[in-house]
Amino acid sequence: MTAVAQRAHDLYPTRLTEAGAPVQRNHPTVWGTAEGGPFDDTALQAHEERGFSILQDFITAEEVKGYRAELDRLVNDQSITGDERVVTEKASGEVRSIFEVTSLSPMIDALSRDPRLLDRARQLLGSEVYLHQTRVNYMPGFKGAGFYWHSDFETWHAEDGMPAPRAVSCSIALTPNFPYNGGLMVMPGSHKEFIPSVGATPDNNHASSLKEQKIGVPSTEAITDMAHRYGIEQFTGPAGSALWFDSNIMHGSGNNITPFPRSNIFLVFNSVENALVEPFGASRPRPEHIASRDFTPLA
Ligand code: 6CS
Ligand code: FE
Repeated sequence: MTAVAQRAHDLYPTRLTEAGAPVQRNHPTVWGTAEGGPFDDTALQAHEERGFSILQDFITAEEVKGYRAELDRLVNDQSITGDERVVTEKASGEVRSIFEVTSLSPMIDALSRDPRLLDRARQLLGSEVYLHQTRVNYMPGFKGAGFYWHSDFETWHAEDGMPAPRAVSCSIALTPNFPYNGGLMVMPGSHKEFIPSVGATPDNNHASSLKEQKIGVPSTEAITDMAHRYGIEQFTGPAGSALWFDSNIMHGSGNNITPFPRSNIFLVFNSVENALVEPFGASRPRPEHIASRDFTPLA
């Protein structure tokens, strides 16, 4: 594993050899304005402060049914078994996620270009956007393993070469998000601090990190401090709701031991002005099905 020298203009150094202090975010959260909507001024201010927005009834019950059927089709599509885009659960081997899902599902590709998504992503990021990453998550009942606390941007900066936290994720619930079936938890306002992690990135880290992330996660001291300062809120709500959250917000989810699966469509929009460069904390970039390098503006 080659040591990776920190680059001079790296505003968010991470994967350090010893603990580093939190770095204050020196980038906006909301880059656009309320002019023209769809988010109004109040909504944008709340998003700027909290780092996330929950929209109920983002898609209709009819659409939820359609995407649920699409996810069932995908997970039973023998032709993608063993495909590198399919990530299985560590313990049970069940499908946990399918990446680059817009290339496997014209239906989800169309959703990513729907004005309800594109207009919001462009407004939050203040520019044209492209898809950095797409995935569908299955979080099966009984055996769905959660995701430990992390900042997505920490990984996307270190391993994908994303320069600034000018990306936003949209998670659309296809099953009800109860407090008890592995619902996503966020720390409101935590996106304003960048928590460097300790530990160099192993080669080919994504082979294990997408099942269980060990490298790049904050220390328990940092999590404890942030949980006390920011608190924890949970994304609960009926199928069809959407959670828009900043790339750097601290979030995680618990295991799902209930019979109720938690599946969602997860689309990450990045600003075309924040295109990926060389990784800031890894010896080489992750594969394109995890971090796209096609920066063509989405239309
Ligand atoms: O490494 C990644 O890109 C993925 N890992 C997690 C836990 N969340 C963001 C992203 O999908
Ligand atoms: Fe994440």
